[in-house]
Amino acid sequence: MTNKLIIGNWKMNGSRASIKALLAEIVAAEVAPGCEVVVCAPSPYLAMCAHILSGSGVRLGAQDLSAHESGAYTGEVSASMLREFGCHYVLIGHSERRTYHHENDAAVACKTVRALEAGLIPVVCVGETPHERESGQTEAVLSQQVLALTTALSSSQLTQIVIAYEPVWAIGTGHSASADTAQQAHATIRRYLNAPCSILYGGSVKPDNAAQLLAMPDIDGALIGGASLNAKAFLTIAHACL
Ligand code: G2H
Repeated sequence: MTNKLIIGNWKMNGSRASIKALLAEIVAAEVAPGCEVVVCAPSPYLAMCAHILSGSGVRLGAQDLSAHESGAYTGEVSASMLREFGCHYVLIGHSERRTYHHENDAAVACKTVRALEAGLIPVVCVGETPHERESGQTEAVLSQQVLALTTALSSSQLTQIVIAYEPVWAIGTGHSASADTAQQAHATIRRYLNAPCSILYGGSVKPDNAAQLLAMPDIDGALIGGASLNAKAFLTIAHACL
């Protein structure tokens, strides 16, 4: 767990041209030793990204996958398809999927198992809403989200997942959790997980707050949305691992 993991989540942004330009800058930059850099691209661009990234130290991830292995599930993309097209990582249970696509903890756990079976590293997102934090339910929510994973996964599977703590109130708002608040939540998640997983922080990570967040003992990396669409900002965050 010495390596820091820096993952860009492009969400539903970009075009063939803008992604080529962004990746050209990321690939040309030197990846800091002790830091693994991953980009999670929209599905239609995965094959193109895999081609551009081949031979570089930058890994590819997807933003979601199907809970099913294969079959009559129109519009879905399976774990094995993602693996075949060069993905090493997949985001699961991002709050935008939980909110807009009604993904619950059981679905998230099921997708996590599918990812592991296909040899993907699942990056499972957890985090409380503003209302849950204000009403003092943060620990209860996090423990519930983690319990769904510890129940569905074997102890050896648990050691292969990555968790991303993304407080919903910090996502895309420009207002990151403070380093102390994030550290406290990460320590809580680690206690409930009781497995040696990397735990990333996500939610308005920017070049000017990354170093402080990444210096915390239980923060093993970052999941970056908006700032990952700008190569300079993303690489500055990656260098904050040093
Ligand atoms: C949280 C994060 C990336 P942003 O969604 O997953 O996005 O950095 O824009 O808050």
